[in-house]
Amino acid sequence: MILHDFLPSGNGYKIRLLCACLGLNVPLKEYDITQGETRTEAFLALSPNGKIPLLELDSGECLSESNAILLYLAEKYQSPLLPVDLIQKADIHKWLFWEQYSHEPNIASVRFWLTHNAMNALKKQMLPDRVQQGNEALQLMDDTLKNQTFLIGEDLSLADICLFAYTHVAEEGGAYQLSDFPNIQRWIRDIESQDWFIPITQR
Ligand SMILES: N[C@@H](CCC(=O)N[C@@H](CS)C(=O)NCC(=O)O)C(=O)O
Repeated sequence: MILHDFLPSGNGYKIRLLCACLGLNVPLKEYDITQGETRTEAFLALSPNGKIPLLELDSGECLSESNAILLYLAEKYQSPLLPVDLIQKADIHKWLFWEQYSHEPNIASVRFWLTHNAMNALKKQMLPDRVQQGNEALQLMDDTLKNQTFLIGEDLSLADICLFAYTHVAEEGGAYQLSDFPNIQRWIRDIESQDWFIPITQR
């Protein structure tokens, strides 16, 4: 397998973090998305959506969408991060879908706009609303983590791997303060203390 990726990307980091947890050594092919490197003819032939992360399988087939790749790898390696219990599995799916609709557009996009000098008039107008929705998303996570160690209960799951990626760097750019969310801060420390943990920019 080859992971097509851009190191600062939280979506890419989800896959790298899962691979670290599973003990998989997947080579990276890096792109600079700020230079349009995923919009070349060669990349678009692999994935017409023109975005990383992209997992190229040994068969040559390519999987896109970070959370679909997480589910594929967890199922392929029968990881306990994706329990077989249908209710627990549905709970994980819930967090993965929620991340893409309520968390990532407000936290990841805002981080990218502010740290990559990508603001324009429209984004400036959208910013306050995005930050309000991002804080609501962080509050929901913080409330969930008040009485349990991880997002679906006492065991680490795919939901934690997915949500950790952009939550732990939410402060980058200055729009969010994690000190407002003490249970998230404790959860971040718990994940960072796992013996397989790797930081976001580690290859
Ligand atoms: N929903 C997708 C989002 C992927 C995405 O937005 N990738 C960004 C980097 S985080 C990208 O490749 N942008 C480059 C571009 O759109 O040209 C996922 O979860 O994988």
